[in-house]
Amino acid sequence: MIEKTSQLKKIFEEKLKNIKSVQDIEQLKVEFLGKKGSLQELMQDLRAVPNEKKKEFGQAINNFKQAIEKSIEEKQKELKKLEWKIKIESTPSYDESLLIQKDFGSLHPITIIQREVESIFESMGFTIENYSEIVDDYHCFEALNIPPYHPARDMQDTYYLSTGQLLKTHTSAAQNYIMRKYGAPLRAIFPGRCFRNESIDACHENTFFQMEGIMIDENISISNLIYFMKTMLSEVFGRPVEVRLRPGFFPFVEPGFELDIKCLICGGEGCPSCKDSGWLELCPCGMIHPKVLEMGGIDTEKYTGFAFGLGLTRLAMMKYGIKDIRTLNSGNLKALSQFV
Ligand code: FA5
Repeated sequence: MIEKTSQLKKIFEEKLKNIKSVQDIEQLKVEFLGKKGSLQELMQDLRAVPNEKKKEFGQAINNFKQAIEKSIEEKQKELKKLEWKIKIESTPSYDESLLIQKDFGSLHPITIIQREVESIFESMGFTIENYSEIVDDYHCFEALNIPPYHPARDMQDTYYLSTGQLLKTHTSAAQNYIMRKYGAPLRAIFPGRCFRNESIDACHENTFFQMEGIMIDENISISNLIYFMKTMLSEVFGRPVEVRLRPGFFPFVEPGFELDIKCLICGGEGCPSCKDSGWLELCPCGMIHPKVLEMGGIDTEKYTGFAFGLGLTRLAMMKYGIKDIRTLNSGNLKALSQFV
């Protein structure tokens, strides 16, 4: 009987080693201490033991019982501690019940398209930069070769603040800052919200998004510019889209171009979304003017570069077939949540 007790002890210890959860330990407890457990079995055996041996065997069984109870209690405490630790570590610190409502939110179509374009340019080695929405006259105009009283300022009706600062009218406002920050060679894109005091219609908003891109290196030419524009558009649309390049005037590029996309709402026939022209101005671009490079601290003997100013809001219109740009700023969740 002593031998059976020590055998059971060994089995118990072996099983205890493999215990992984509170449930496992409960099972082990039943197996050894339960009504039909091993200990009860030993008690039955004790009945058949001669009286003179009963005390010795009874003591052995009792010791075994106490040892099991102690080990089980210790293991239970250890496992409970561990379970709490896991629970606490895996519980988010926000109220999950707030997210229960189905269809609670979705990304804004402009965010979706912005992220898409960002990852396209990132894969081509461009870094992504953020820049303030409140800027100064120097960065928005002067550093872009647009001195005070230059007629080009009229192209962008500006919102001025009482501090003398202004709301960024175009993402080009970050060009000088980024050139100074990184120097050459340089590949960067910088998306941002722009503000212009203009009358709104189906393809013009007073608050809209652009994504600027610049690439500066040795021997950069117009063919590099065209390559990057074509790659970006074919990746965004996943199919060939018709574009046209025509001369465009911007004081900060020379030569400058207007890149238009054939209106995907009307297929080029003319509609309010493209102001009946069949084409939509999407991404003006050009070779960065040497004066702008100089103001950015770039060595113009060695480096040239291109820049573009992609109309992200218009790109979202074309990609998602949104007929009126105002839908995008409308806050109409029914409409906006459809674009995924
Ligand atoms: C500019 O803003 C230049 N900074 C772009 C540039 C960058 C040229 C680098 C050369 C080199 P523009 O004013 O044309 O250019 O605007 C660029 C694009 O932003 C337009 O083609 C259009 O897609 C979009 N955009 C301009 N105004 C609005 C508006 N009111 N609503 C919606 N999108 C607009």
